[in-house]
Amino acid sequence: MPLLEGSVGVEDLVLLEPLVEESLLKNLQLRYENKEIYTYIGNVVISVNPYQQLPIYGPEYIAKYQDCTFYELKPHIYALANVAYQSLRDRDQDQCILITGESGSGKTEASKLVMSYVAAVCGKGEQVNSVKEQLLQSNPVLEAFGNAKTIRNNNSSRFGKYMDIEFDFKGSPLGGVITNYLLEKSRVVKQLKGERNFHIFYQLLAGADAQLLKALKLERDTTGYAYLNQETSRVDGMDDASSFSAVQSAMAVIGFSEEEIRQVLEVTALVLKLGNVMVADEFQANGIPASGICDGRGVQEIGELVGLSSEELKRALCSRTMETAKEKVVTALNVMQAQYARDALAKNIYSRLFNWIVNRINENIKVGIGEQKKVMGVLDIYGFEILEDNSFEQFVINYCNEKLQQVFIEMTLKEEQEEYKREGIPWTKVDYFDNGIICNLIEHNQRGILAMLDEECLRPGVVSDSTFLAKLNQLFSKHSHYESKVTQNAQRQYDHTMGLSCFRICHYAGKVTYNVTSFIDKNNDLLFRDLSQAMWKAQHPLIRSLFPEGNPKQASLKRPPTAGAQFKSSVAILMKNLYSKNPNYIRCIKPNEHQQRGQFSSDLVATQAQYLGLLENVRVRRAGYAYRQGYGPFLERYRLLSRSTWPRWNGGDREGAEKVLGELSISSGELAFGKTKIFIRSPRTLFYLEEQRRLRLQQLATLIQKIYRGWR
Ligand code: AOV
Ligand code: MG
Repeated sequence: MPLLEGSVGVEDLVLLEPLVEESLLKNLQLRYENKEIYTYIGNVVISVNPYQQLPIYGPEYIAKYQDCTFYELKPHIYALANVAYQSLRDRDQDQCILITGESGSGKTEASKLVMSYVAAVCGKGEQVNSVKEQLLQSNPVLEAFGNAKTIRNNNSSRFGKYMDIEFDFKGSPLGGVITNYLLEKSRVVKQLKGERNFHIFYQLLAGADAQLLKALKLERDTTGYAYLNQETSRVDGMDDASSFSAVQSAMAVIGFSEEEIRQVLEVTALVLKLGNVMVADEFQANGIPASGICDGRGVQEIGELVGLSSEELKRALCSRTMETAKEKVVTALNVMQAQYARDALAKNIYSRLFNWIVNRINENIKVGIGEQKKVMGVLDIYGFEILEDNSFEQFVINYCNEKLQQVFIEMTLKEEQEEYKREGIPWTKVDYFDNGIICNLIEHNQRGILAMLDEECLRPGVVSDSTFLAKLNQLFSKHSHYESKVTQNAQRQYDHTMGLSCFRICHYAGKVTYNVTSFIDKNNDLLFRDLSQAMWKAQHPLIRSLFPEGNPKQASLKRPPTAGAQFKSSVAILMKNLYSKNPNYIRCIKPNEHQQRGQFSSDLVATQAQYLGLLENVRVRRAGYAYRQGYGPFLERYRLLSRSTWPRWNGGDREGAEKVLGELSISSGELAFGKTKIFIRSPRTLFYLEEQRRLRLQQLATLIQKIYRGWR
């Protein structure tokens, strides 16, 4: 069996002996050191980031995997993509591929491997190829605008992405839909030491020719821009200039017009230039400090870029209009407020631009209404984050991961156990941690942390991050997964590392301390009306369309949903979508913190293995059966193996299956007969069945040939 022959360690952790954490890590390490980065747990693929190009991808490998069943060749993402695609095409089962793991573990690369595999095997023809090209070319565009160098990953996705690829009944691609989740927009105005802003800014400055730069009123030198971290403008191995031309041609392939590409770049330039608009103290006649703009030229250039008078822009940046039923009051902003307004505007423009790009791509790849379709969803979403300073962004990212873990538990562990129960098959219970309690702590409609945050944001009167925290402390003082300095005091477990403005959640993946500072602000996500109105007045069609609420005629006083509420509802939609499909899992692991090839840090991997629940996963899988199928389809496939059921069988499906299996030499422990399905314990038995079937088909073919020749 190829499962073990010539393999390093075991290729499927189900076969691990003894099954303990140490042997699991050793096995992964041994394989990693031998450049075997993929390992199975049943049908789950574990992928350890190699940080080097391995010669295991491309057309030759795709062709190999395309012709094989899942366990026949070495573990590979291609094998998983192949099973998913074939079940979609041949059995009409919608699929989703869930890729999880922490930052830098290889999720995005894995998602691209899945997509390129599927693109290579599905359908042919000019039109199909153009759809494939569009789907594939969405990657470089989204990465340019949504990825950045972080301390953990030189090409870190700073947004979540779920892409449905849609196929016709023959399995040829028709198009797709991309959903994006919460871009980390704070990066537009500020980056940590050693990190960069979004790639596109550097690509634009490095790759635009002199004429384009002039038209955009930009200088090539990155040092001139306040929004670009100065000490890290280059990333090893990354060629910003050539990426820029790749992005432009990708946009053209997707269907952006030249005019649209130009407008996108103008808006990008606008954001960069906004960072250089300096705000300084000026004094009103009565001596009260108010803000003024010192760099008049910058504002003027922005104005020229988007067709807006510089007076209008200045006014919007430096003052605020309060409207009551009777009158309008205009107050001057102080310097801090004005800088805040400028940064808020930059973040808003950029994140709206990003959403616009996603929508624009969707318009081009969308499938006509009424076309019947089969769907494969690919989810590549930010991994669990524990940073030194965790804020609202980490809170929602980790919430999302908590939900994905819940899907994993429900769809694999729980579902597996429940299926045995349903089918009446004896089963040894495996304990696993059900994280429902943590999900509830965050998302409960009336009493969850997000609901509390919304309540504070919408409550009239004086609200602040600390009133929000006080509320949490009161409500969750006894919750087993919530801690804060206050609740700790009560329990007399004093932890000096936690600040007064923090709370801590014991996530399934570990404890994370969140600082509540600016939670209210980020959740509110409001832009001063003056700014959106000014943007709407711009002649630039794209800028204008990004701020529809700036239209005084349309402006309704209804408040848009908070950032938290929006995120929660998009996560809920995502969950519903995932639950309706057959899941395929890729669990990505980061082998070291240094983005280095060949280094395997056992401690780091151990932590990830723990929170990915790998050991539990193996236990469940081992306690159970690797393969199962309804009696009907099973009999249909294998009935040619028995003279009782071939060529004709008049009995029931289950009896037929029993007849077939009874005549083969399979040990009884390998099989269990459920109420509606047959269960097979190990993959090897399945290979054996497949091999028998293949031999029998050969026999039959020879027989038919003989008969045919006899006729002639
Ligand atoms: P991520 O998506 O999981 O991080 P990536 O997929 O961006 O991680 O992988 C990080 C880097 O690791 C890539 O840029 C490659 O250099 C390398 N890498 C990953 N997988 C492979 C592979 N199969 N072969 C070769 N190199 C690989 V984040 O988006 O930060 O959560 O937020
Ligand atoms: Mg990524």
